[in-house]
Amino acid sequence: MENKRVEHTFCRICESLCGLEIELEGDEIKKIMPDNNHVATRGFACPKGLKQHHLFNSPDRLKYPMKRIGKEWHRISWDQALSEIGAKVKQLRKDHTPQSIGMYVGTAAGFSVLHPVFAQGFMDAIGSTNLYASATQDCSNKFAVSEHMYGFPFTLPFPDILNTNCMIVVGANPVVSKWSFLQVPNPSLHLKEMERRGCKLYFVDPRKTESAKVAGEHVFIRPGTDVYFYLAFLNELIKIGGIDEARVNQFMKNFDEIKKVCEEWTPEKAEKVTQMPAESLRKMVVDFNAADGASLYCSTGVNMGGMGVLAFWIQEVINAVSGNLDRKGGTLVGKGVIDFPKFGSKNGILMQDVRSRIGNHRKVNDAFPGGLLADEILTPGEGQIKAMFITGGNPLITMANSNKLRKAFQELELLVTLDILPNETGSLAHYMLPCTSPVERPDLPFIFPLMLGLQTKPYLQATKSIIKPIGEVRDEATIYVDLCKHSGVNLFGSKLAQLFMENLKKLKSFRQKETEQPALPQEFVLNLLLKVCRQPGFKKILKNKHGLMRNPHQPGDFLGHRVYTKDQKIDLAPQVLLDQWSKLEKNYQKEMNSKQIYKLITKRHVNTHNSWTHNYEEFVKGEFHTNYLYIHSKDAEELGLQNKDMVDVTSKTATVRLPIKILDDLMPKTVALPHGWGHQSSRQNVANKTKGVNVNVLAADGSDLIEEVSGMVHLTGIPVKIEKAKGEQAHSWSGLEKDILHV
Ligand SMILES: Nc1nc2c(c(=O)[nH]1)N[C@H]1C(S)=C(S)[C@@H](COP(=O)(O)OP(=O)(O)OC[C@H]3O[C@@H](n4cnc5c(=O)[nH]c(N)nc54)[C@H](O)[C@@H]3O)O[C@H]1N2
Ligand SMILES: Nc1nc2c(c(=O)[nH]1)N[C@H]1C(S)=C(S)[C@@H](COP(=O)(O)OP(=O)(O)OC[C@H]3O[C@@H](n4cnc5c(=O)[nH]c(N)nc54)[C@H](O)[C@@H]3O)O[C@H]1N2
Ligand code: SF4
Ligand SMILES: [Mo]
Repeated sequence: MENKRVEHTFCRICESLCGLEIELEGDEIKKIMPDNNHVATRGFACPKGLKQHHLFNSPDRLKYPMKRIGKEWHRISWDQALSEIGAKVKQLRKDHTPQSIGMYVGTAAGFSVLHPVFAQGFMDAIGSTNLYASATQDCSNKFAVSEHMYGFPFTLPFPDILNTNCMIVVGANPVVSKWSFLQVPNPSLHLKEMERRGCKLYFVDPRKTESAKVAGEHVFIRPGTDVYFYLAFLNELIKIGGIDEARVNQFMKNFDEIKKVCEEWTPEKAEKVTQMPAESLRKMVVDFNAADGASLYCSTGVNMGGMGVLAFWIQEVINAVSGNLDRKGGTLVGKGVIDFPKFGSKNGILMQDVRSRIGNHRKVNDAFPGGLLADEILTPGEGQIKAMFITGGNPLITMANSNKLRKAFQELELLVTLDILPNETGSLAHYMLPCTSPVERPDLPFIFPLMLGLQTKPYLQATKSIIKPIGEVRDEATIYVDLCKHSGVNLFGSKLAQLFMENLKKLKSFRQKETEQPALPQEFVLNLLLKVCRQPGFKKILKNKHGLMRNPHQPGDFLGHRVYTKDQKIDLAPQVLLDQWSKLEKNYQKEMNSKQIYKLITKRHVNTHNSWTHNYEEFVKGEFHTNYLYIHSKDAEELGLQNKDMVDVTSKTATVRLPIKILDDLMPKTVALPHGWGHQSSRQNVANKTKGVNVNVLAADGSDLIEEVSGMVHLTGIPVKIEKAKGEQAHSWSGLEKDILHV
């Protein structure tokens, strides 16, 4: 057999970063297996990671730059694509302002080290601050709270799950999602181990999830009411004397403010909206207080619920004032390859007070609220967005109010996607630029492990490119350097940076075959980054093919050492958060009056990743050819529905029609509808045969709905009405206006 070999790498689809062993013949991936000897991920991987080559090898893969003329797509050369896009950028900057050019950075960009850096470099080059990111869909509440409490958005404490004796998981389903803001592979194994060693484990969730079935106790909560749970938790903790006064006095400030705030929120008052029995809450508080090392952890179920910023704030206060922050078994703050929070806070990185044109919303973590994007495109005036670059994302499916966003995208003078697939957003674009997939590019672990040490077991790993890039795909860093050149601007606004990168590319071209695509020497650039951070070089790390362990975490090295607020104390009650307080009572009343309303939440599946893994037969076969509206049997009965009946789900913005599936793991009056579907119109020949609907046509956007401090809109806990489908089309799925999208 030709050149049969095994290579080691790591998966870059989700935060687990599982070590992988890849069997190859020539440049063909034959099989992907988990790396049993990996220093941290030890033989764990999921079906998506093990089958990813089928996604990358798909005949639908973007291989060449594509240009849309009317409804037709044409393959064009890179020279043509870059010079036409560059010319348009030049014209827009001249005729309007640099702000007329915007960018959306999707999740996939975050899983590469160079991609987001060079994308930012391009926007700085243009001189536009009009940057959007998927974080305002799923997690910018965390960045916002961290900025105000700890002095930097990327100071992100995480549970020390290897040592914890009590962990309360709110709005996360790690057995399926593999955790977020926390790198722990093999969640089931860890959860079982925690239980075995006597750790008290709770899942607070409107659904009895796969995780809650593996270990611990499950406690229901009505969607969107988490903040009242946290407030009552703190109230009760104070009542039973669970505060570490000495720590609070030494390392924190404004505790009295927060005490006042939670005074009235008793477990009984919270119960009225959370529907969590006061006694269940008290039991959790007692366990939390008694444990030697405990933590509260939350994820997207809390983040996306509309009050995510207040909920996460109170969670962090509880972890801190109970003495668990920076303690073994509590929450830890990792150390990356540099002290990024120190560097960032000193230089004001990611924290500038930049305001949006519409609604005067502040950027969070350097991104404007995604819920403004459609209006920023549709509203005339100076600074109106006329062009968008979409890099490693699919906003048309993943952002709120997809129907409005689609109309907005159709108004753009220039829409460019940088992706590995012709996704839905791409189908509206003027140009689709084909990018290397993870197995076609060298890399280091992404920003959380690399720069923040946000890992249970700290380690470094490097991977080379496993196979030669197919077709004419190029890595994003190279594309952005070239886009700068053709747009007549300099990367990061620095002539030196631009010339340096162009020369690196030229030098590399002398050493590569003529048939290879021009590219930056990515390994060299990654090595440079490591050297600047005084780390072992890329080659040395690469030699450690199963990962290179770093120093273990040291509890006690954060408080008083790495808190970068002005006085180095944790601010338990930042004014910007206190200012949001009036919302609590108002929202409480709203919840009291809407107990009979159905609330819609999301539900992930192990084989689908947001919107982009539906183009492989095995992942969408049989009953997985669609998403379903999951509903409790009691609710179904009340609505006169049988399993698989078609229903209309209506929100403030739209109606979708799809079948139901009875699921008694849900709380009554809660329904679940997985996101990432609605592929009917894409050029992906497997995905476009699936029937599922796009849940985000049901989510509302707009300035008035944006949570002020985090920039987020509601993507879970959306109020909906459910009715049995009627009429001639009662058996057809519906959601998107497919004919418009179908280009
Ligand atoms: N209603 C609802 N909406 C949600 C959520 C929810 O739970 N409910 N979840 C939200 C969450 S958690 C997130 S993170 C966002 C995700 O929002 P997005 O980031 O917009 O969506 P993805 O589907 O992850 O899109 C990733 C894109 O990157 C491409 N891609 C994959 N690898 C590469 C690569 O190496 N290079 C390049 N250039 N492209 C690549 C894929 O083909 C895909 O098109 O959506 C959110 N939307
Ligand atoms: N298989 C798979 N894995 C993934 C992804 C994927 O799409 N598929 N996406 C990746 C991404 S981008 C991310 S950000 C992570 C997310 O990882 P997680 O945050 O763990 O995401 P989910 O699995 O959706 O879990 C969210 C949980 O919140 C619950 N929930 C919904 N609304 C509420 C609420 O109002 N309150 C409370 N308390 N709970 C609520 C849901 O029932 C669900 O169990 O997963 C990553 N991993
Ligand atoms: S859990 Fe699956 S998708 Fe996530 S890194 Fe591991 S193999 Fe990849
Ligand atoms: Mo996410």
